[in-house]
Amino acid sequence: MNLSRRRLLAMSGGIAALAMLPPAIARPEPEVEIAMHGTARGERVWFTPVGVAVAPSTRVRFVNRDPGNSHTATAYHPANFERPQRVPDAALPFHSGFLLPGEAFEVVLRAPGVYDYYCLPHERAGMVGRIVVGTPDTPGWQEAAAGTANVPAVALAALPAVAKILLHGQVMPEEAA
Ligand SMILES: [Cu+2]
Repeated sequence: MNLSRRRLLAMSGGIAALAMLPPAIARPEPEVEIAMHGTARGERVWFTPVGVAVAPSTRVRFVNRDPGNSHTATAYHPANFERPQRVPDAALPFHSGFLLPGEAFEVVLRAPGVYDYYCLPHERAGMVGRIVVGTPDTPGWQEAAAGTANVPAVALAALPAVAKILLHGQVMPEEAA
């Protein structure tokens, strides 16, 4: 509980006041959802949006909305299966583990910069995504990583350009190329 809410509670009387607080105060981080999708037989799998721009400290919620496949959201990072680092140096190397249909995973992204992630079983099907936290003007901003060792060409090709994500706010898979 932060100081301002503590003071609010003290001023207006405990639980009743908490129930009256608007959601924006009850849960301060902005939120964005990234859905995992796939065709019935898994011929095609993707993240929607495939590229998204968010403010620092946004809570990103990955939700498996594919009724027929399990997926992961896995940051490119040496801590995750010794993959090249494609997130900011100060970033958490998040890994959702396998999400069954309907399951979700949340991570709060605080370090500004470019985050590339993939789906463990479907990277070679081009199931990857990019999150841009902040903008190049944000203090501590870190550009997209150069390390591409062992990243399949189909995965690299599916990552939307940072400038395009910043311009549109989000990029849908159909227009990612
Ligand atoms: Cu997948």
